[in-house]
Amino acid sequence: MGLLTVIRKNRRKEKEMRLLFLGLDNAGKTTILKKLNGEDISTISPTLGFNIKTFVHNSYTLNVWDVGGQRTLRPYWRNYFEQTDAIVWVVDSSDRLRLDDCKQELHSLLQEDRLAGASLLVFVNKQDIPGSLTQDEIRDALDLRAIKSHRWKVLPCSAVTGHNLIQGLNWVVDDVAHRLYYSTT
Ligand SMILES: Nc1nc2c(ncn2[C@@H]2O[C@H](COP(=O)(O)OP(=O)(O)OP(=O)(O)O)[C@@H](O)[C@H]2O)c(=O)[nH]1
Ligand SMILES: [Mg+2]
Repeated sequence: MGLLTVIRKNRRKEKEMRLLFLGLDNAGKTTILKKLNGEDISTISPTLGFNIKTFVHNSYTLNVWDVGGQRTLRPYWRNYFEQTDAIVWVVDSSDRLRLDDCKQELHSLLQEDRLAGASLLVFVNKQDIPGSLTQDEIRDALDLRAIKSHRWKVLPCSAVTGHNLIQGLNWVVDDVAHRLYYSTT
């Protein structure tokens, strides 16, 4: 039995997944996770290191890593890549000025060998802000259709209203589960 098979079997028993929340600072990563967890979202400060949250969703235990996105912290993202099943890339859809920065960071992230195979959900966050960019505008601005290396989905959402947060998590869990737990290899 190969090592990969052993790992797969163990993980199948535990039904665990590791999710990595990344994106530029101020995108709303921490707010999304707090909202999903039913916590107060009125007092959120920038993440200077990382937070880990564990919760059960659709009978899977999700270990979610939320890492600070400030420019000076981005070189540390690579410390969290190992064994990532899915990347949730959070975008502030009201931040037009940093779209190019956001695109560069995302595309360079996807070059990482250790993230090969991870599913990618792009959360177009802050849809409650009037005049924010739409899902299609973000898809084009980030050139998502050029991504061939990862299975991806883009979804508009709001951490404040909670719109689409559960739907996003459902997609991630389904996509990872099909790959990890239902594949016949
Ligand atoms: N209107 C609105 N504001 C939001 C939304 N999501 C987050 N915010 C606000 O955006 C700011 C940044 O949110 P954070 O959750 O700290 O962002 P982050 O991505 O974790 O940022 P770093 O930890 O610095 O990487 C906070 O003031 C939030 O209240 C949203 O969907 N709508
Ligand atoms: Mg944060």
